[in-house]
Amino acid sequence: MNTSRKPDELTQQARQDFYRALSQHGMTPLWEVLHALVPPQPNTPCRPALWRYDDVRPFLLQSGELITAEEAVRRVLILENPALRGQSAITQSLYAGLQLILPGEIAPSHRHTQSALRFVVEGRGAFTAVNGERARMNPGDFIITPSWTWHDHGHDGNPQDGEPVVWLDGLDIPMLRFFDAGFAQNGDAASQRVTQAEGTSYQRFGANMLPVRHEAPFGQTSPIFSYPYERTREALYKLEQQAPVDAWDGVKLRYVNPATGGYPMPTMATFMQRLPPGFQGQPYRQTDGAVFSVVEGRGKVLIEGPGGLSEFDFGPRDHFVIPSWHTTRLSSDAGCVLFSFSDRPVHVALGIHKEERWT
Ligand code: GTQ
Repeated sequence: MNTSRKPDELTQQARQDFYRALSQHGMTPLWEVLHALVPPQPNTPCRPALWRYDDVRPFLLQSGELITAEEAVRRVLILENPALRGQSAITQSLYAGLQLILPGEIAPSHRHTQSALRFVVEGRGAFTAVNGERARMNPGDFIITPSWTWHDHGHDGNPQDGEPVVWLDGLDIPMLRFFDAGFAQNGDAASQRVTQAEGTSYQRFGANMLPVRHEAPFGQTSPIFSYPYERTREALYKLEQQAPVDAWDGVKLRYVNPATGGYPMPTMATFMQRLPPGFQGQPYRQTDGAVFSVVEGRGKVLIEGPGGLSEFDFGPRDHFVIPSWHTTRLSSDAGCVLFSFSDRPVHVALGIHKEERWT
């Protein structure tokens, strides 16, 4: 049959009747949807978006007046992709939110199969506890809650003069929802018992050494659950001075599971990058959609996709999302530092990760 010819009216009518009859039996014709099912290239419904911290912060503080961390369990404002409203998703596979904890508060212990990362945005005095060990949360620290580990958050500062602490939560919630593989439990006590001194995991696994006979305490997830900013920052700033700067990324490093060399979590990759002063990044695109948290400095990002061109000027503590296969250019006049996370480990595990970089 010549497929380029438009079917006559009789044929069209017959087909519509056929589709209706099929539908009654739980079937639908592939040929009507084939082009959308196997698109020539990724065609995400997600849109680029920016959340300015100056806009977000007053709402976070207001949430602190309306509900306690304990009552909320997790007092979080979810960053929803404008094209995915109501789905608690920042990309099709990733969840992001900003969590607030005030001096004297606790966010009670629970565990779930969803993996979580915390990236500290502002304030000092909070801690998170994972499997009996606490980690201090300081701005710029990257902290992991491995799948199915008990975790609670707290702030032992003084309610009179302590600082509100805000961090970015990144979770694989939409992915686990997609696989219908989510389980969760609440703990018996609000705060779990401390069984291991602060920093123990880091000393054991974070000194470029490993215990001689170790079993991975968190399975496929990194045995280090806190990566302090101090170390990350020093590496980036020294590399900026000492080594060639990448024309697309500036100076960009990925966080690593020191026991495997792999990503810190099975579902999420994390990165930190420094754009030197005057950096004008070349265009790139990749299949893993990424969420950014601005740590220091200011810059600009151009993001181009099916919805057109977006241009965002960003500053400290702003957050933005670059959807899959959107052409991206980063630049900075005065220099900046950017944290980001994406679902890259899943793309890599499935053999479907793709990246293009051009000049
Ligand atoms: O801190 O455990 O933003 O379970 C969403 C779900 C944070 C958490 C979120 C969670 C958490």
